[in-house]
Amino acid sequence: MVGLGYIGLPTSALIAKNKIHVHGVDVNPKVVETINAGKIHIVEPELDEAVDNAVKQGYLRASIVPVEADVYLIVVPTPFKGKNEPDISFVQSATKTIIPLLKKGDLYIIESTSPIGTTEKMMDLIYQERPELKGELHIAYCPERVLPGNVMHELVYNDRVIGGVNDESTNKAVNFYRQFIKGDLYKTNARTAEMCKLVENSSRDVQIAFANELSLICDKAGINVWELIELANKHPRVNILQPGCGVGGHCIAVDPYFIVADYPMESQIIGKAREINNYKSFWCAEKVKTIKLEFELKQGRKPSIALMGLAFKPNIDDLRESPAKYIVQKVLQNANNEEYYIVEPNIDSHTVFKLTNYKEAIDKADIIVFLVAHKEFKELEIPQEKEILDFCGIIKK
Ligand code: SAJ
Repeated sequence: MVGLGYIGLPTSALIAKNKIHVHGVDVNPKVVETINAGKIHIVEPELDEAVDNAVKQGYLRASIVPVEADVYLIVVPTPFKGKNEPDISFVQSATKTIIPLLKKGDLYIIESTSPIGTTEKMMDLIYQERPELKGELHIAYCPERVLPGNVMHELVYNDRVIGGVNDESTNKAVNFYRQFIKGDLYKTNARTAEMCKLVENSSRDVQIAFANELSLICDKAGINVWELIELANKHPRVNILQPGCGVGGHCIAVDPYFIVADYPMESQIIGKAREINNYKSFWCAEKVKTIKLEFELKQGRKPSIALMGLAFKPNIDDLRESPAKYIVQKVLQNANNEEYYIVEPNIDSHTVFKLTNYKEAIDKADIIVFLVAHKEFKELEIPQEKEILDFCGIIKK
């Protein structure tokens, strides 16, 4: 398993649980050391126990260099370079490290989210360096679909799409996954499997953009968007998602660019959805600016403001690529002697932001800005006199 992050480590633990020996590889010596001690470096429910058991029972160990195996999984990040251009250099360098170890009959699988054609590119790279193996390896792409926070369950029960560079590769990969996955395994080719991953997240991004666009229209039209969506969804064939303060995380806000970068002319809706969802965060920050000026004009004093939530979605402690965090940063950049209470009930402290308990913040603030629909916020009794900006449907009516 090359790459021991959010997907590679849980997958390693799951395979090891099925009594298959897994050798994990990661470029970060600290990660390797942590895992070999039966501990974990990421936050995911039930993962700590799974890794601890796998290491104790001798089915999982890690190192910074790969060792010879029968199956190689590439599960490394695919970030961006320049302006939203996918960067497959990690997939490439991970592949290069295992090329010298490959032997006839081995199975090579990429799980990393990748632009269309990456699996074929890696196949060419492998056969360039090892021409004697041409046609003797099995090469496939199999994306993951797990939801952060529910990874250990979804890894086992989600259906998977598996696409080989030829039928033999697809079948070999399906047989491999069948050993530890209970969901259905669907066969296709590598390009379709690559695109399938990108399309799943783009589809969700487009649907959220629709909800966010509605929220902007409703704000101008004086309509409660939450009520509107609830009513529209009573139609048997309508299912509108929820607007929010933008789209975050490392998947949905990222993967659509993998399509747009390669097919800019064709991906009009996909590209526009990204713009709308990014704009929504900017719009929220502007709204905070406006309400704070209005308060000052009306009351003749500076308001105190509670900014409720920093995580990228409800009920998690993950702040990476979080629109709420972006909004808080933007609001603080515009600060002009107002008092701010920053709240994130899922973390104890933050290196940049001074955090306040959510009840105390509600109590003290004149203006309350709901950024993330955490469950704690939904149970709050909010005094009548408070001004509220609800970007995530806490108050709804
Ligand atoms: N969001 C809304 N409105 C909604 C739903 C979500 O604004 O109605 C926002 C969230 O607040 C968050 C963002 O969208 O900022 C993404 O959250 P999410 O829960 O939709 O998804 P992720 O990023 O945690 O995980 C997604 C999942 N993909 C899909 O649901 C299609 C997951 O299954 C993938 O495995 C994961 O991306 C990934 O790794 O690609």
